[in-house]
Amino acid sequence: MSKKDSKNDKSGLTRRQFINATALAGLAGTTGLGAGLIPAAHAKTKHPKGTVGPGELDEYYGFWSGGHSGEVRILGVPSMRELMRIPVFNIDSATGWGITNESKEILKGGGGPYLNGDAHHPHMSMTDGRYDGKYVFINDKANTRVARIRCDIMKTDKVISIPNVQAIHGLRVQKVPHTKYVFCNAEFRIPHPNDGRDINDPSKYLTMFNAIDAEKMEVAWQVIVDGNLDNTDADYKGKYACSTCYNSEGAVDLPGTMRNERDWAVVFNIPRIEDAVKAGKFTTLGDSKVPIVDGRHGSEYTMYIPVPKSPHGLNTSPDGKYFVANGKLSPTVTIIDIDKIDDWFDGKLKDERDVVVGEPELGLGPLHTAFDGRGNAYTTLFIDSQIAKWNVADAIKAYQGKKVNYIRQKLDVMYQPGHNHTTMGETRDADGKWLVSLCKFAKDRFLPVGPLHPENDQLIDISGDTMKLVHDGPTFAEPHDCIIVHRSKMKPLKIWKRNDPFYAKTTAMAKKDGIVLEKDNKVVRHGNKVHVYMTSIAPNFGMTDFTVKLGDEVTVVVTNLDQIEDVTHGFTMTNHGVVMEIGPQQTSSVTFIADKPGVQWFYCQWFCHALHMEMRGRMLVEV
Ligand code: RUQ
Ligand code: CUA
Repeated sequence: MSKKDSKNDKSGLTRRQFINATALAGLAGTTGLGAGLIPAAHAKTKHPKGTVGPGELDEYYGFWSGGHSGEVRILGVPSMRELMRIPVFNIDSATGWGITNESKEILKGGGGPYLNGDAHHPHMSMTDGRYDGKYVFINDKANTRVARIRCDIMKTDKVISIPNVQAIHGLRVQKVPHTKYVFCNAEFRIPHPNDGRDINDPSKYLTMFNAIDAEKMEVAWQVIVDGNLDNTDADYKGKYACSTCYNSEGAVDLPGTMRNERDWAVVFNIPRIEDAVKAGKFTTLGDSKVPIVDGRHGSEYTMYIPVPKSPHGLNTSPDGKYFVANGKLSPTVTIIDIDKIDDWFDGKLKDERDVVVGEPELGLGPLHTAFDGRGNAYTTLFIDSQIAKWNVADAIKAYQGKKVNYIRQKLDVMYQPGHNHTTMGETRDADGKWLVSLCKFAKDRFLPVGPLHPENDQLIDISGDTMKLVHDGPTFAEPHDCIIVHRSKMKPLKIWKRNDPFYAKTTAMAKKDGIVLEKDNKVVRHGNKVHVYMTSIAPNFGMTDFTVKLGDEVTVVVTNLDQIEDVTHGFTMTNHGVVMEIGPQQTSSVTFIADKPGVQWFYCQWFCHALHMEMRGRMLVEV
């Protein structure tokens, strides 16, 4: 510990003494010492760039998708230390996500029950093109869902399933004036109705673009399109979203989807779609009430810009001027001038290709592009295993026939990068400090761990004229995408609020039972349904025994009365598959059948105290 942070300004205690004091307070059963007394360690020690010393805090929060592990991970950037995992579409043994009543209620919104998810694209809500620290949204390709994470508690608070479509892939938020909508692409085309009648007629298949009301978490409207939708992004005017679209051929086999030299970037005209919905110019499908407009070729809602070839990523430049579509099967990216899209919709331009102002050739397999806010773009080249740094203005000049070299540098990455992301790069605040390359293959970069390898997230310093690789970070299956948010945007809570809506339903149940959660330790029986209410304060549960009858449906509600930051308890009922996390001042509940007679021990699984092992009790099951 450096001299500077060895003293706590307020109490005169060293951090170590302070932490010991909180442990002792727990031992004595008092909670006199509140949160926030531990000073953040901002030691100004000099380290090589990209390293963050022990006890030092990162400058950025990185939100990483967890791919087919279904979760979201928080990394510190630039240290690349994993700080937290947020279970979203997965079932989680540590926190009881998918097991507790609160999480089951949230997951119910997404249909199911599903035990898996495939989380690709985490994106934070914005106001005026800047992160607002409120929510992170993420798609589930596997089960056609979208989830919302509350950034104050870093928990998923909504999951919805998207009707009428299959496989939600690309997802981004409306940037301006604020995130009213979350835009997401349904990827796979299916017949409508999908009741078995048109399975052998791909010409009847279709898919849709979707806008979700971000506050209500309901689908606001859907747009039928031609082709398969891939990735998407929004502009900085609040007017357009643009999605890449492969398989303009409408094929169902691989060679078929690659026939055309060009597919499309599809632009969605948001005000026109909203007007149509308001005017009642829409249809619905089946049981769903979601308004659907037809945005296939020739509609007034969309524009199909031909771009080469099976384009993948779609990224808006932080100056708000351009959409960039990444060519995937073409070595090019296509630069689309957003102001010219206005002209096309106004009828001033006839040819959709007239909005294209650049098509630089970068290398093999361009997938995604990130920006530094200084006019440069960074495109992942999957096949070449490189990042190409290029200058947008120069690429536009070259398209006009001028002799300029727009490539600034190509950096080898290890290996085969998919997404990349710059610090604050999808916002007006792109600051050009760090670039992360999410490499799909690690190959020889780490100790061998069996046939299944980790992936490799590489940190690249882009603050100077040349990119410098500074860190390799192994990751488990399979972050697709990340965002990197300056810590000044984030205000996470350290202790739960007693009236948090996260457990409002449980609070309401307790109220009906005449229970005061903060003090009562009681069993309330309704026929064969038993509600067991208890408090917890390190190292004790408020009740060390409770009695039920064999076959009862038991709901255990635990309220953690500890007010000390970082003192989380758990509740695990042995041999019942029951586990939950109870953070300081949180209430959690879980329901199960008492199907085993006799003595069933429960215990706290979250290390909370010197007497953590002793924090346990008995469920006595009478026959
Ligand atoms: S995609 S490797 Cu699911 Cu974001 Cu591009
Ligand atoms: Cu409470 Cu461990």
